[in-house]
Amino acid sequence: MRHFTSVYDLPSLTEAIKMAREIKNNPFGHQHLGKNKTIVLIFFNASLRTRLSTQKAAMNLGMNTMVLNVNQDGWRMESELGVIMDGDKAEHLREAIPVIGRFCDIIGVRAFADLEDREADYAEKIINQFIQYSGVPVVSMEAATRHPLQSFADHLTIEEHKKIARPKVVLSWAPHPRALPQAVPNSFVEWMRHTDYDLVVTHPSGYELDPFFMGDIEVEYNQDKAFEGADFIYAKNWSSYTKYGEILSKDLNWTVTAQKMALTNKAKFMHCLPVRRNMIVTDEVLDSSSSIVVEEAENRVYSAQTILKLILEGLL
Ligand code: SN0
Repeated sequence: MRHFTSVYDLPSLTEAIKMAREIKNNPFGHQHLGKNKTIVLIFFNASLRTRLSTQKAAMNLGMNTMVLNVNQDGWRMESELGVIMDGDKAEHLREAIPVIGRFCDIIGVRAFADLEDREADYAEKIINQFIQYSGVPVVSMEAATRHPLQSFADHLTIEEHKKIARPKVVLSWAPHPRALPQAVPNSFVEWMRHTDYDLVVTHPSGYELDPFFMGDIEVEYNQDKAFEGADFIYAKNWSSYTKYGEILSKDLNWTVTAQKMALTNKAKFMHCLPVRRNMIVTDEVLDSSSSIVVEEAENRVYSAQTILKLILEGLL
């Protein structure tokens, strides 16, 4: 049985993109594939696009969907093994996961990093327990260190909008009031390294990502320089990996503005959403025709549907 937690789980990225484009052209072409199949979507954290797009993808394939917001609707869950459960957590994941597995054919899980213990987050303790104990295929809907369905949709969006074979794609850190995980940038860099795009990463000093995800990608610490000649600007905030979970800067000089976009090659602006207006990016850029954030969000349906289809067909 195969699970989907990163780009490495796809048999062929080229084929996956091709399949996503076919699904986008004909979303109901496999509407009987999921007959009498059920997906359970488990959310330990908030969601808008992931929840709705994954449900929509499952419904397009004729699947039944059930959604559980753990910690709100369900029992509070213990995830550590070997603890005396004398606190407010009534149920252990060790039972909950196999029980959920008996009710469905695929499980989608969202479990963000808690940004307190880097080793625990980067060990992917929650999603790995689902993989170990559920008995069914597991799809990451953003785990502690990656958000692969988002990266897949991002890749599809760039393929649709690129004007040259090898576009310059810039991942730019931008300021945010809260500490956010590194999952989206980790996953974006890892996924982009599987394409032949020209990828540039720019961020203030101290925001270096885990070298495991960065591979041989160099950081350009000068944001203006990074933006020169860019075809796509992908903005995202993340908290520090080295000073784990800390906010080292809220410098609004890193906000994506129209002046900065003018340095680019008429770049398209991308963001995974939700986006903090006038922190990450100005209203002017977000409301301009260069922003493709809504198209990018729509593509979440087709990336999820491709993954679910591959799992239902036993091809993942
Ligand atoms: C999440 C993140 O990983 O950055 C999910 C992105 C798809 N983003 C947030 O939690 C944003 C919350 C905020 O307060 O803006």
